[in-house]
Amino acid sequence: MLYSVKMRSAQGGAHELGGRHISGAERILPGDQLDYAVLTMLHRAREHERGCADFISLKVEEIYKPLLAFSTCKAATAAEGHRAAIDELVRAGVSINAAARGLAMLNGLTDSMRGAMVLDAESGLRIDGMGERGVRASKMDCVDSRGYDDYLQQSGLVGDHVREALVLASKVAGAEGMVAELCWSDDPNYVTGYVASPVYGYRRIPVMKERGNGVGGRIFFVRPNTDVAKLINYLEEQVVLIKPQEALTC
Ligand code: WAQ
Ligand code: MG
Repeated sequence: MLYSVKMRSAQGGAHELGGRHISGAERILPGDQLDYAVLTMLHRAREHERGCADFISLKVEEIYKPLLAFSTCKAATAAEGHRAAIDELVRAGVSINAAARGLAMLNGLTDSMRGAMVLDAESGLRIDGMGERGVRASKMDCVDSRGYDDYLQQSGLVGDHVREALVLASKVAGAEGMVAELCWSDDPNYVTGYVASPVYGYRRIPVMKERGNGVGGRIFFVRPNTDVAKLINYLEEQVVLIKPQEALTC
């Protein structure tokens, strides 16, 4: 097991309450090194030359998330694909209104964004406030690349698109408050997309757009009242390793 350990300390109260920053540290460590690392961080915060911290926050999190199960929907045309996507989103817990809005938003893009839009899964309103950039999921990979490649090959999954998308979707599905993700590629000749969710896994949809269309996108649907700043921090900053469930050899 590997853990992410984060410490931040301040004087005069917590940072968010106006305290003055004293020190911070981040490590990624195996379990047997946790005790020592945490003690060292506590000492650092309390005996710092910038002053003695009176607020110390320590966060210890396991960095593994499960690889999503994989399955395929039926769709021979983009219109069928969009209907399948709405069904999958609704099944995963997105309101029909939000699912339709999300699909229309991706369809309505005139150019691809770098990241994803975050929508409230109930109202369908966009809540990330990140404009044309959107939110980028990053700092994730598979625990064992060779094992993951073998698993993909055995499952008949070929190519970089699905290799990367399955890991990305697994990190995204592991976010607090995540209901479902909708995606299709911005590569003109890659027409396959997916809906992913913590409950039903990665549901591949063979056709989500017309061939030759270079606009794609991603939408993350989250439960109402999800803490957006925390979500963005998880997606963009937290290191996550994707681990197979049960028999899969990721
Ligand atoms: N985080 C958030 N959004 C992203 C990221 C990221 N790291 N990378 C790309 N996007 C958004 C951005 O708006 C892109 O325009 C859009 O997603 C599509 O990105 O099972 O290739 O990298 O075979 O083109 C699906 C695989 C492939 C389906 C998706 O996406 C399958 C794909 P692309
Ligand atoms: Mg692309």
